[in-house]
Amino acid sequence: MTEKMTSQLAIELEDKYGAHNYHPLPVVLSKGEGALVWDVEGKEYFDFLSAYSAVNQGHCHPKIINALIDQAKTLTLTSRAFYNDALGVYEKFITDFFGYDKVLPMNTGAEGDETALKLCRKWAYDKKGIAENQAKIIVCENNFHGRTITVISMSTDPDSRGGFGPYTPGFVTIPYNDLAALETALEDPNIAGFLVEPIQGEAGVFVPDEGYLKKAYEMCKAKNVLFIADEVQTGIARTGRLIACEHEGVRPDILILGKALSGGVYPVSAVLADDEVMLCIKPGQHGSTFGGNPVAARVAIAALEVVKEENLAERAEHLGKIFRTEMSKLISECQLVAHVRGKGLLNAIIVNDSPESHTAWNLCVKMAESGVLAKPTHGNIIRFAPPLVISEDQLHEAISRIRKVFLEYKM
Ligand code: IF1
Repeated sequence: MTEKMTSQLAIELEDKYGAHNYHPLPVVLSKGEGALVWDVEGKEYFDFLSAYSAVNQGHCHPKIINALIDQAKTLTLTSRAFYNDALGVYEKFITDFFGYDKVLPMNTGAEGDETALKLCRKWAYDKKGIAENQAKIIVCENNFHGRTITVISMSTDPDSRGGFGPYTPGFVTIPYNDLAALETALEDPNIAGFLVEPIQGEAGVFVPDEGYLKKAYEMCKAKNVLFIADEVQTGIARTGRLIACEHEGVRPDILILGKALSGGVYPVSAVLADDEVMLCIKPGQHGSTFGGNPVAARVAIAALEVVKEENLAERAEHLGKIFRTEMSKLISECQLVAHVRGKGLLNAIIVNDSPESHTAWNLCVKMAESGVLAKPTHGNIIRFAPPLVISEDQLHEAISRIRKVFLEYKM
């Protein structure tokens, strides 16, 4: 490629040679550092998406990048046919960090969810005594757990699910944040697990009622059903605690992590559980070429050390309160804003217009022009999730730009 790179050229190349499975905002990024990203022409933006909460530690965090480079120069991949000197160290580190007996290392969030489903089913047959092939797992409407065929078999979203049948059986769908529906579903003796996002991110940052997670966990325990938390998006300090379940003192039976587990530097996911569940999978029954590779191991240790060293959970809690307080003022100042909700630095503005309108999209285009990157989810909801390393001054500057866009927007 000898032609000088421009935003226009980058967009044309992707359009011509790439699958059209996304509809990105017309912004072409070429550099990132901390809470900031720059496009090809050098325009600076505050990143308020953080690659869907994968860059909690900030873009290109030096400690994580150095761990990547250091290991990449030494040994990148052995496969699990042999041991290596990085994986066991990582496994001890992460199980101590989150307080579980064992970890099953994978790469993407979807693989993490698939792994959790397999562990839950195996446990159901080996330990709970459910008849073979009869295990069912409860999931919530409007969930998002990834894009594989089995994961979208749990989905209620037409875009995620439509046109990809036949679907994997064995799922019971209930409304989110509805304990009565969960209680009814748990009456079925073949229920093995309840898979839930502590906050539904893609659905539009739906925060359940106070006490929902705790009560749901207790109801599952009473019926010997595994409580499985998908913390791929809400984990790693995003919501103001190390994992979102911590807000209610819930310790999931199976914990799924991804995204910011690597600080957005490398695909790393992990499933954590205690021996009673984890040891139901025997050698040869699950795995992955790259799962737990030495680079992933070193990168994840560095990414988790940053979470502790830079107090990212406390930052998210403190800065999130500022964000919601300031943005909530718009509700009385501007008829465009119907609602502001979220926890920590996972927040959303519900735009007072129909999901079919392009208002939320147009607002995001205007915000991009003013140097703040955000993207709508499901029509009229705009998610705001900056890296947790954003400074208070940067946050206030971004807030003033966002407020200006909303206050000046002409419907
Ligand atoms: C896309 C959404 C967010 C996730 C939860 C598992 C996964 C995700 C709670 C799978 C991934 C990503 C996927 C990406 C956009 C983004 C997303 F809009 F799709 F739904 F964040 F909300 N559990 N979410 O949020 O992890 O396999 O992607 O590593 O597919 O467009 P993955």
